[in-house]
Amino acid sequence: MYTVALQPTPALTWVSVGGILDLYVFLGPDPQSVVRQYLQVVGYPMMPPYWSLGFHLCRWGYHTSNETRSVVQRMHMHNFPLDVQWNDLDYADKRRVFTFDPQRFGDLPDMVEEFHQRGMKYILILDPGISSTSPKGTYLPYEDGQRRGVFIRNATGHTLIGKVWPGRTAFPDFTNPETILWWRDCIQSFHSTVKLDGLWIDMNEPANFVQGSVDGCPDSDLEAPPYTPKGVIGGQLNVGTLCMSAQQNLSTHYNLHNLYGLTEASATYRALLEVRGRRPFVLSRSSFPGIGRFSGVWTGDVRSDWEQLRYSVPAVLQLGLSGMALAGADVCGFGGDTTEELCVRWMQLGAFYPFMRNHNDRPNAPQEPYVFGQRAQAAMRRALNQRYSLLPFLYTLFHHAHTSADTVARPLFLEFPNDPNCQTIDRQFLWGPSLLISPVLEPGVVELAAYLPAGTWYSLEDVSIDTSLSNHLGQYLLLPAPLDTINVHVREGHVIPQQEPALTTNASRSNPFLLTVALSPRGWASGDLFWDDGDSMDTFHTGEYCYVLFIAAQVGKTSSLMQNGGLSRLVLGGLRVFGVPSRPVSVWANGLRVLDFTYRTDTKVSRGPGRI
Ligand code: MIG
Repeated sequence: MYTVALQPTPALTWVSVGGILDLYVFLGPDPQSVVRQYLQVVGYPMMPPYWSLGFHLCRWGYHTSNETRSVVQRMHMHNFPLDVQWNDLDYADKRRVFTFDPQRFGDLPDMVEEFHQRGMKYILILDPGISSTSPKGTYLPYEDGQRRGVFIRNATGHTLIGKVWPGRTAFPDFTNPETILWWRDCIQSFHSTVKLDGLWIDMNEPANFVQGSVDGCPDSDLEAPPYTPKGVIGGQLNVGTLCMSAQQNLSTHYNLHNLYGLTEASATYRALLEVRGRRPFVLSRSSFPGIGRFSGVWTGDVRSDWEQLRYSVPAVLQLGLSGMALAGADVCGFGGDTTEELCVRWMQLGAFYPFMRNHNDRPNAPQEPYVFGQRAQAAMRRALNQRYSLLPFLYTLFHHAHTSADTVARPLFLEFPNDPNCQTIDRQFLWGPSLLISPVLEPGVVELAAYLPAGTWYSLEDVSIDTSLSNHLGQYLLLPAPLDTINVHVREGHVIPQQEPALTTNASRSNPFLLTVALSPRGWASGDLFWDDGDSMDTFHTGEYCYVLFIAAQVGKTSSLMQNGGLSRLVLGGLRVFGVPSRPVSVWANGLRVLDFTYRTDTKVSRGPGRI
């Protein structure tokens, strides 16, 4: 913990409470190189399973398995894509992890099986606090954990007991190798009944409802160091968490506190890999440099208001710059009741978070897409379909993040470091180098001033009249943004791989591909696609993937298959080209003349068969 003060001259003052500090200076010189250099130290982002890029739906307060089932049914009945259904603490028996309530969730294993039948996935929450007060012989995670010595100890060497949702709890010490095995065993035994597909690790700061422990903490400099930054209550570091003098395998909790979430994420990733044998999915609330290797991160308990919608943009971008590529905020807001308009705008923005989950707090009005009016539902459906149609592109960006330390959701200054206007823009962002997202972040707005960096940008939706916006220097332009629209622009010179959307990625993945080609003024564009089974480990290393380069030039459009990992043939079902100056005389594909193509003189879009 520290305070950083920026000086007027190029200097900064760094005041730390003490402890272990490793200082690195990354010289760049450009921002993208700084990110790469940093990620070379902390680790590149993990490759997420394909399904985890679909839409996730959660709330605290799906009280029963039947209520959870009906959410899924209604989503699909109303034609909303949904890949992953979640449960919060509601599922657990007396809120104890690795159990499920025999009454309200007695048929949880069947429910999960039904979701799998639909081609969906299932995730539930795990808190680190392990109940220490269950009657003897009834709660193995605690008893086995005690036997194996996996819990954090207080300064006198006894298991430290705090209080969290299940009441009194002990806290696993994930810096102890035995804890990692015990955690795996707990997950394995639970998974033998409940075939969960991923884990949500919450409260892992670690949070504690009492200060330090139920017995307080010793008087020591570790608990209350001589210097603490403003805002540390009573100068005590243990408020809302464990005693700093508590003992972990590697060191004191004082030295390891900030690493709790990281070590838990790493243990959970490893356990999921061993138990499921497929690419793990973990979502963590606490984060630390390097956690992106194991886990996605969400921004915690955001309120359902416009300010928090707006700040979620820089929050998600900052996580991305720190190697947490799979990041998102709770769509429609967590705290307080959302409104229809806010939720529509949040679903639109959320459709472009790398990780998209709608999640809600217990007491609040529901915010599943189907609870709103027809117009709002149509707008949300459109946003979800837009996301699903772009998933092949998003997945390819994750491949580059995973293998070359690229960023997925990208601030404009990273892509246009020499454009001074881009330095402060935090209301818009890019997907990779080529897709510009300009969300509405205020109520009652139907147009917005968006910055278009130099070049030609084409509206992805191809809806209105002249959608090609050409500018030499970069400028703010007023764009129409009615309630059903989020502005997304494709940058000249790029090819975006897409696919017809479906209600799950399981279904959409076998739809034909579609290519959107945005020609540069010289009639040139390129792009790529990384494709594998979406779920196996290390496909890039084993070679079980396809990698296709798309190149559009004056002579025509070609694709080169750079790597064919023996996957079944990928089918191209449609193509549209932005920036074709005049109506083509004829269109040919693979040596055959294509008769059903269209050309629009207003948008200069030429479209082959297939729709997006
Ligand atoms: O003390 O599990 O941020 O997403 O719904 C609250 C209940 C604990 C905090 C998480 C939130 C989750 C909630 N949890």
